[in-house]
Amino acid sequence: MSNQRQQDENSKQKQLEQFSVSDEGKALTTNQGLKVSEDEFSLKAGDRGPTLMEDFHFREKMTHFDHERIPERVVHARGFAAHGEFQVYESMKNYTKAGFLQDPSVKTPVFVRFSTVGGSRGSAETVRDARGFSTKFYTQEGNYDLVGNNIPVFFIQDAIKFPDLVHAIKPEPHHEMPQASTAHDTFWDFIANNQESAHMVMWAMSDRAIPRSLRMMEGFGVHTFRFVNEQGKSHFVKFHWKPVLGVHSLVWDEAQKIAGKDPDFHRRDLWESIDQGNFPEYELGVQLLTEDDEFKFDFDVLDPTKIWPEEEVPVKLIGKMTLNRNVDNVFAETEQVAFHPGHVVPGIDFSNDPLLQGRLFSYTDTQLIRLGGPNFHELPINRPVCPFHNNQRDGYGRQTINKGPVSYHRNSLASNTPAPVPEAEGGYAHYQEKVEGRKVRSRSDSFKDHFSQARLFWNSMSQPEKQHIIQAFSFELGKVMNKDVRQQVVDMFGNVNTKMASEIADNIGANPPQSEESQVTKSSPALSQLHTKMNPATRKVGVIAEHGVDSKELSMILDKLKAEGLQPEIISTKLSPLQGSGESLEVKYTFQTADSVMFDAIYFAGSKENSEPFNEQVRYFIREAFNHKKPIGAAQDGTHLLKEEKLKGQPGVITNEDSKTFVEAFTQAISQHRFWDR
Ligand code: HDE
Repeated sequence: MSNQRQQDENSKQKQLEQFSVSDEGKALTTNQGLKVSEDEFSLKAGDRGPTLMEDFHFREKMTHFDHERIPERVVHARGFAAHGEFQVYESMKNYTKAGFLQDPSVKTPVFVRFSTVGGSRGSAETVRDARGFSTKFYTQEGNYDLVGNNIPVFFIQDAIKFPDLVHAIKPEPHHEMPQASTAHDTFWDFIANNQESAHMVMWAMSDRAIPRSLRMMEGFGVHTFRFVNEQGKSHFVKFHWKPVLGVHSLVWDEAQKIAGKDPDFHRRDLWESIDQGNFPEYELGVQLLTEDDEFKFDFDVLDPTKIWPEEEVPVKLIGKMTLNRNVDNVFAETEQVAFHPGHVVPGIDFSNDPLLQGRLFSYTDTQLIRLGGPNFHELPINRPVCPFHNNQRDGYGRQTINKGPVSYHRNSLASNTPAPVPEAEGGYAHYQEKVEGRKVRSRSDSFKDHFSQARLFWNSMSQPEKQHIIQAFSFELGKVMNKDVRQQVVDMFGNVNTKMASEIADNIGANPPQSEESQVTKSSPALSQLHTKMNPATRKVGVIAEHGVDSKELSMILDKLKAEGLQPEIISTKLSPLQGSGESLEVKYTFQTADSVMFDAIYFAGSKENSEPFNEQVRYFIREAFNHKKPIGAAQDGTHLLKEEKLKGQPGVITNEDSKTFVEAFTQAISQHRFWDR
């Protein structure tokens, strides 16, 4: 490995290490370094007397604690992050001069933060919502942030409406309910009265909004950006992250139950995967358009409520990102990281998408209140790995000690340095797009078709996915109290599909829509999760067993499942090791600490003892897993219970009686994710 390459991939970690501290084994001191002799009792005038003002140790400790909290992000407050690296497959020099996209041997350090959008910092993670997918690339030319979502379009077309949208999504101000949910009046009132949201709402009501894992969802840059190459030629570009494990989701009932059983479900999944060396991977894809093709489509390429269907503009996979290190401290890293779509490097530029243009203002502004001043770029997680010099000075929390008298440009005292760098030598120069027009507050007519792509999305869904969308609308609108709002939404989505809107209307006691449905017949198969990659790797199998089980055979099956990349974990009545015919086996959960919703599949090993309370628990597990369409397996004494429950022979229910190669058949079923045809 060349020195350059080594330096690149470790540069961020080395930088962070300079700020890392281990307190273990050290003497307790004040922040001034004074050793402290007592940390349990404040200084008092007499054993039972008042605390004294002079107790600087007490005051320092308490004051620091009183100031521990910072404002949570106004959106995307609930997030979780990890470190990793990115490597391009081949030079992208024909399209962009971005340094980190040139050399396949260079590994660029990255920091990725995933988030829900609407909920507070402590809210549950499996709620119905878009997920943020923000990546900071620490490149040798400065930080590049790709601040995306797992849904490729957005609710609104102009940034000026963002505060309205977010006010409508957040808990209603008079009673602060509901938390982390769009199932309430103000959200749907906003939707019905801002119909550009139709396409995004279709995605939000689909399975995309309840991902199985942060490792199993796509990411999208949403806006159209620009790539600019060394020759100054520009292409429009849309960014995609494609998860190597495929795109998979929970079912709604399951998602709601997990929100209670394990509100940390997604971060736990990410943390444990990285901890165990199952590093999440995503390929970076780009859709590219020449400037000449800008007006070739029946939508405006600047409109953030539109996708470029992959079948029309193919996604070229250009590199891979691997997340391989958990954070050391969530506050210092995950909470203090500051993303900004305006953090770009030479070779990447903006389009005139009015949503993107507004974001370019908002992100620095929000950090000023959230992180308390203009020096947040000095926080370890936000520092670039390349040097940075300018004439900015002072402000709250300034850490850099800038030497010398000069802090202005132009100067002679420092030979006019720090000096601007010409474009040819790496200085950033904005793409010289020609613009002209009158100052207007308006929306281009080319942004006014709100339903064609919402309809395209609907057309692209499989039957079960369509059913889930109808159920999601019915759930959400069922929680809307105002009947007029319900009806407005039904009428709005009648523009997408009459049958869909009529079924929703029927479920929520509204009238069928009067609107005309879109006549779009096109579909985009890439949008259906039924066409995603099916990969069993890292799937969790809940293995139910009891003392007296044939542990010899069970450990053989466990080994085989592990060899297939699955993660079997034993659930039993007690946590004590499972005794049986062979070696004793470690029990990870009891019926109190586990639930079927925490697993991708259930394997019932059974028990010789076969007590009724035990069987009752097993029936509950299996029934629930069955209702959530999950694979269920039994190859030992467990088979009889599946027969009793009349589950044997159902799709995705695998026993050794049905298949001689049980483990292979069960693994195959697990890779299929869910059995919708039950
Ligand atoms: Fe954001 N968004 N956003 N957003 N956004 C924020 O910045 C904003 C939009 C996205 O993990 C805030 O640091 C405006 C689209 C992610 O730290 C804030 C508009 C997309 C994150 C902000 C949008 C996003 C944010 C709040 C409309 C997908 C989390 C805290 C023009 C492409 C970043 C913060 C993280 C965060 C403003 C729309 C993605 C207030 C004004 C579209 C992933 O600045």
